[in-house]
Amino acid sequence: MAFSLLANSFMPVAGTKIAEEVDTFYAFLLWASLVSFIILIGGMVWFLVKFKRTSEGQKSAFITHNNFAEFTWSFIPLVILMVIFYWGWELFAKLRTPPENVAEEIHVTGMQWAWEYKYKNGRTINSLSKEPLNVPVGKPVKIILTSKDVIHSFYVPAFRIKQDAVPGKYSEVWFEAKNTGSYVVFCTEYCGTSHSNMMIRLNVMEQDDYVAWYHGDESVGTKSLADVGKELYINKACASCHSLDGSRIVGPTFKGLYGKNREFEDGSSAKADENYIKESILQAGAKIVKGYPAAMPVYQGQLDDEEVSALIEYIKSVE
Ligand code: HEC
Ligand SMILES: [Cu+2]
Repeated sequence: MAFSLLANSFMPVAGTKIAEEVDTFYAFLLWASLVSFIILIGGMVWFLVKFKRTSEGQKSAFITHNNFAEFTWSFIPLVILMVIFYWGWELFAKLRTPPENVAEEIHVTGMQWAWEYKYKNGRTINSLSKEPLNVPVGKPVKIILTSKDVIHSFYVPAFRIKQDAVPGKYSEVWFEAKNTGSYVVFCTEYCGTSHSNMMIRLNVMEQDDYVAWYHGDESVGTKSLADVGKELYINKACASCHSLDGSRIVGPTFKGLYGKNREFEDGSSAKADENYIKESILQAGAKIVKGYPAAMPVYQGQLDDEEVSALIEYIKSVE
């Protein structure tokens, strides 16, 4: 839109379609505020001058109130505020909700003072190596964030996304980059002396190049997170209570669990996302699935963060 032109020249490049929409919204806010400011302050100054009391006495009529004027100056701002609310709400939902067809999921872990990126196939990179976070262009990418120590925050100005990485919890952001290129990622939560080391590069690659890079480097021979999870599923005895084929053993099956709506003995319910699965594994008693006994052992202290992530990825892969 035309009004976005001037306002947007103050913004960093917009690397995603949603970033452009955010900017248009921002421009609307800026222009709406500017117009309101001019009408309000301009009107005030104009009245000050026009109705200035002189030696001849008061120049205006004596008016105590005017229903029509009062209604109008309340109603018009109400409409504008509702527009701002609705528009902002819609954009926020878009920014927060990854689409169904997420092409790439990358686990990104913050730590003092680096980021670690772990890809689905097990490829793990620490940002201290100065390697960028590689992603493909034109595909929805989901970043699953967590932290090993204190709160960090993953901020990509060009994509207008920012999300805290909190220890002991998963959070997520997603984006679909429009163009290839290199973008800056900042940690925006002051996390100690070398906080500034957490500035990294996000490298948006051509899809073919990305695939080649992703599958290249066979020498590493890393196992994927889900593979590690599969071994844990057997070694930690999950298999004795959870089936993969939909049948009931002691506990519910893992088949299709991820994303499913769960109902609990206390009548509450929740969606089986990463945080729910994590809680189910570590603190089995916290939520008891309806129709099942509270028979699951507590794994808190027996599984480290990596192992929990691996189990989650494995459960997600059982469809
Ligand atoms: C002794 C049997 C037993 C073992 C071993 C066991 N679980 Fe469970 N698990 C259960 C039962 C029973 C439930 C349902 C009651 C509840 O919610 O606590 C459950 C619930 C769950 C849920 C929530 C499932 C849902 O449908 O919402 C997850 C996830 C889970 N377990 C993961 C694991 C993992 C991972 C392991 C291995 C590290 C494991 N369990 C080991 C018995 C077990
Ligand atoms: Cu940090």
